[in-house]
Amino acid sequence: MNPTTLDMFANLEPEQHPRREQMGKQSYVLRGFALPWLDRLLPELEAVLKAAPFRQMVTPGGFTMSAAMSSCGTWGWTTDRSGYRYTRQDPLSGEPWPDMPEVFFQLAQAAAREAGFEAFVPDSCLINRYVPGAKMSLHQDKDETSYEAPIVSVSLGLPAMFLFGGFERSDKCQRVPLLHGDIVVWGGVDRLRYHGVLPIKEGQHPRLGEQRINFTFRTAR
Ligand code: MD6
Ligand code: FE
Repeated sequence: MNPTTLDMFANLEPEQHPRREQMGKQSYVLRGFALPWLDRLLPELEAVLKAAPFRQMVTPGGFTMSAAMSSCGTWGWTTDRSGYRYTRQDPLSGEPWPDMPEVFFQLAQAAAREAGFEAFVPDSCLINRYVPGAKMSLHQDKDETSYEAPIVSVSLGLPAMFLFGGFERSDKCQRVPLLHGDIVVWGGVDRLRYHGVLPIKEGQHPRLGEQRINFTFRTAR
């Protein structure tokens, strides 16, 4: 089924959207937004991961990140002892990152539009894999050349507790539970807010098993 035919809320103002929760001035959770896309998303994910498998990366400080990562699109986000950056090639294979599947791009653009960001053109999709116990420490997304574009973040599989903070690391965080199919979109004045993910709890997801998968779409350049 065409996902757009499922959007019966298309004519509502954003703040009236029944499945849309506002976290900040320009940041939202779109509940279940990715669900109608899953049957097309998952086979493409599998193909991307065949070409660029998950791997655990090391931070500049020498810590191994607990979430395993891969990427697709023109630019892939990587980290090692020499720093965080976007690269055109997968350092593991030396080959360009796999192309961003069209359905990934379309979903990211549809979600951005739903949150008030027209014409989002992601050139990077970071793919995170969390097993129980894996987490993401508080951070800002600031390796992109410009902060004009929003970020679209898709959650699949096991639930996560997302921390949504302020502009200083020490600011108080909102705790936002993210479930299979939820999409977080933020940008504009909220673009540089601190955020993170608490350790994933043990569990089995009926479709994805013992893991949480997150796609983070960005315009890197
Ligand atoms: C995650 N997400 O949800 C990690 N960054 O697994 C992020 O770090 C993130 O969800 C920027 C915007 C949205 C996000
Ligand atoms: Fe982030």
